[in-house]
Amino acid sequence: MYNTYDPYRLKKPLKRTNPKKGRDEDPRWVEMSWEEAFNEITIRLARIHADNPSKLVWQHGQGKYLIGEEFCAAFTKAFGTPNMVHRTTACESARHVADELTWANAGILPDLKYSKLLLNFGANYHEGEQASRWLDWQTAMGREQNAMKVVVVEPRLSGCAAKADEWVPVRPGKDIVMLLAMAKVLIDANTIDEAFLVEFTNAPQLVDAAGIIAKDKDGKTPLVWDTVTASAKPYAAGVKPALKGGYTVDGKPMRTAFQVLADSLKDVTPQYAEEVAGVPAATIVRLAQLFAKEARIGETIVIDGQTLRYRPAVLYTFRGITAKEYGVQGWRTGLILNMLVGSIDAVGGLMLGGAYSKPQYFDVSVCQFPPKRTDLAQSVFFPYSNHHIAQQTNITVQDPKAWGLEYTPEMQIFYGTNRPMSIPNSGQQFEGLAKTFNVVIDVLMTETAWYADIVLPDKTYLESWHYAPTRGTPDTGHNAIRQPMTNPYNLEHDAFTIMWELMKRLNLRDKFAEACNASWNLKQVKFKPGRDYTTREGVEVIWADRTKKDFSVAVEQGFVGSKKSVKSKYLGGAEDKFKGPGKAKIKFYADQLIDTYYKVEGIAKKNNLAKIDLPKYKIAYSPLPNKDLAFPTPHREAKDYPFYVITHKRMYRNQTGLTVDNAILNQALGADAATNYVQINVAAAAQLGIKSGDTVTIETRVGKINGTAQAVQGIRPDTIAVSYHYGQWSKGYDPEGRKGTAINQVLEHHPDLISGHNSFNDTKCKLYKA
Ligand SMILES: Nc1nc2c(c(=O)[nH]1)N[C@H]1C(S)=C(S)[C@@H](COP(=O)(O)OP(=O)(O)OC[C@H]3O[C@@H](n4cnc5c(=O)[nH]c(N)nc54)[C@H](O)[C@@H]3O)O[C@H]1N2
Ligand SMILES: Nc1nc2c(c(=O)[nH]1)N[C@H]1C(S)=C(S)[C@@H](COP(=O)(O)OP(=O)(O)OC[C@H]3O[C@@H](n4cnc5c(=O)[nH]c(N)nc54)[C@H](O)[C@@H]3O)O[C@H]1N2
Ligand SMILES: [Mo]
Repeated sequence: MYNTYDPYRLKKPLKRTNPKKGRDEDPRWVEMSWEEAFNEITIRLARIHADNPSKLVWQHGQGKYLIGEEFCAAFTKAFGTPNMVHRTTACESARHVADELTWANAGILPDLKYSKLLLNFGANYHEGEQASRWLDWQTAMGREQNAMKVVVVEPRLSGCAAKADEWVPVRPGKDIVMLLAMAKVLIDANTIDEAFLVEFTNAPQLVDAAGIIAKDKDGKTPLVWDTVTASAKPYAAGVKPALKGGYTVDGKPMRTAFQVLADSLKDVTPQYAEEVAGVPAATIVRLAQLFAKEARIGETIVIDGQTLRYRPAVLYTFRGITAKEYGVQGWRTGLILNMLVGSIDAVGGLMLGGAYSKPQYFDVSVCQFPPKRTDLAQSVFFPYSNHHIAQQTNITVQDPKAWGLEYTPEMQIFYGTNRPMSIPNSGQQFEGLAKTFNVVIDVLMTETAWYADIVLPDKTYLESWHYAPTRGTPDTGHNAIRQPMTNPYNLEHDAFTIMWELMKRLNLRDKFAEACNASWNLKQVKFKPGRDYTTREGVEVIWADRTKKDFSVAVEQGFVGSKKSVKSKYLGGAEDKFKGPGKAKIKFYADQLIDTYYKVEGIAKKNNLAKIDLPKYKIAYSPLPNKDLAFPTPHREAKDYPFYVITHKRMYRNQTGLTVDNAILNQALGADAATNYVQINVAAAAQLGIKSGDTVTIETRVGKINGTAQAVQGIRPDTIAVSYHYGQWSKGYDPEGRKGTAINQVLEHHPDLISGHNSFNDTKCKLYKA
């Protein structure tokens, strides 16, 4: 609400008159009319369209949840550029990609309604609101109604850890080793769900000495060891696959994928994990045992007349183990733990949203080269970046040839994103931004807007129409709309009408309408050629097609929801797609990574790609997680930097920029909300002679930044934590918004080589009094 009435809002289109772009350069804005703005932008777009449409890059973030990514996709499609870039590699794409490589779709949620144990590895949903408070609520209900225990594993006493039964302060970036040691405890004690591993996953498939899964004569169907006939066979009816062991097949030694993992864990003992991850071996053993016990392996439960697998123990994360250089492997490890106790798509376990709906994720990556997109998505550099690469365009643009890009991006449109501020090593991002002609559609003069050539004011969610599906839960799906409540600044345009107007002026309007039909997947009610649409009319089309209900229902109720049946919730996913002979299998062993690695190697060698460091790819592209993945680049290289730096959300603020002007948050809630702090453990602070309130310098290999120290007990002594959302420097914000530290300015940038995800929690630093 405050954002709508924010006195610092953009109200008129603005044009830069100082061609020099920089943090300390005054853009010398002049107001322009909408007519002038559309005219100037159209002239430029028309030129690019005639020359090479790929030179236009569209970037969005928050915007996706306003008018919907489908419109952005349609705009870029109609224009003819492949370059539409969402923010997900700054957010949670590593977690998605781990899901995709493992069960061929993404979107997990824990079934807390029935869980008895939640092992939460750094999902921070009591501070960073998620799924419209659904997780908070489900956790509270689970505790009250099922006596669910909550254990939070993370370096900092987060809001979730504070409310948990137990907080386990793991050393940043070392979760993988702790998880592997837990896997070892489960495997050594044989407290695993063998039936699940055999029937649902590829753990029984036979792997040769080179790590390749043995195939039948057709060269495609994987082989398992059939215990009935004591021979290697495809998993067909009548075959009883062995989960464990080594076998000789055609004179070659083979082991099951499960055995390969078990053997690889020989040295990953709880004692070793204690050394690396800083969690006592006894705690690791106890948590593994608790996980197995609460999973009730083998039990079933009857709900609504359906007999269902009952595994009420779940291991969950959000960005905690995924916003990292080895983020995909981090969550792959978590998924494997859930597989070991069979808690996937079981009552009280980890719910997969739509298992195996995109089988292509099990394939070798296309490894495109030369890349067609400026963000290099799905190119040889980041083969499974299935969700775009938010940070890469501004890096590519600085030297396109070095990445094999055959054109130079000329213009970027940013819609509802303050991209460079949200990305590690933000200075590098701004250098890229200075090289293109930028149009920014936002509600505030963000730092991205400070580097714009033209700034267009948008309406907020209270001023416009949106078709806005809220996120589904394991039990429900929804269709919803937003409608305008107010328009205090009499704004004329929103993102939809801006797009529509530009498309019209470029003579692409009908193409746009057609592209909207495709991107929204409209079946019966569609956008028609030969006419214009207002934002409301656009929303009406989508609502009608999706819900088959009259628009009056949308206007009066705002939303229609549907409840999933017990059958579709528990038996429509993994049970349906993976269970039993003759079906695809959940990838306990991600063999597609091996083939993709060799493909990367071939292309890199053939083309002499200096940007590809093969030994690093070799570590990242392991079909099973291993202990090397607990040593991201800064942990190996920044030896003289004693502290780990981590970052997190706070309830008081939303992303960068958006809430920084909010006087209620900044003033009424007091000093704690008005700024962020450099949190340091009291013992470490005492040793350095640092007291709460002191100005301290964080020094990393990227640079130095100051902040205000806060000595607390709720953080590991080897770690400092600085929240996101503070330290804006654009002069277009309220001065209050400039308080605090924008930590991304000094974080090292080491994207995950599988997904392209940014690493937010791997940097090391020195800390001293300023
Ligand atoms: N250090 C650190 N960095 C982080 C994170 C962290 O925890 N720590 N979190 C990461 C995560 S999870 C994410 S998702 C990214 C987010 O990355 P950001 O790019 O910062 O955030 P977005 O949500 O993409 O965009 C927010 C922008 O949308 C604008 N906006 C808000 N409402 C409207 C509107 O109605 N119309 C328009 N046009 N614009 C609007 C805001 O003014 C703001 O500029 O940041 C990442 N960066
Ligand atoms: N108020 C508010 N709510 C938000 C947002 C917001 O900006 N403001 N943003 C929304 C968005 S876009 C997203 S993606 C979600 C993000 O939701 P979450 O992922 O739940 O929240 P973050 O704070 O980004 O998560 C990082 C957590 O991981 C911990 N952590 C850091 N390093 C490690 C590590 O090495 N191991 C482990 N185990 N934990 C570690 C951090 O201390 C922190 O608690 O939040 C959403 N909700
Ligand atoms: Mo996010």
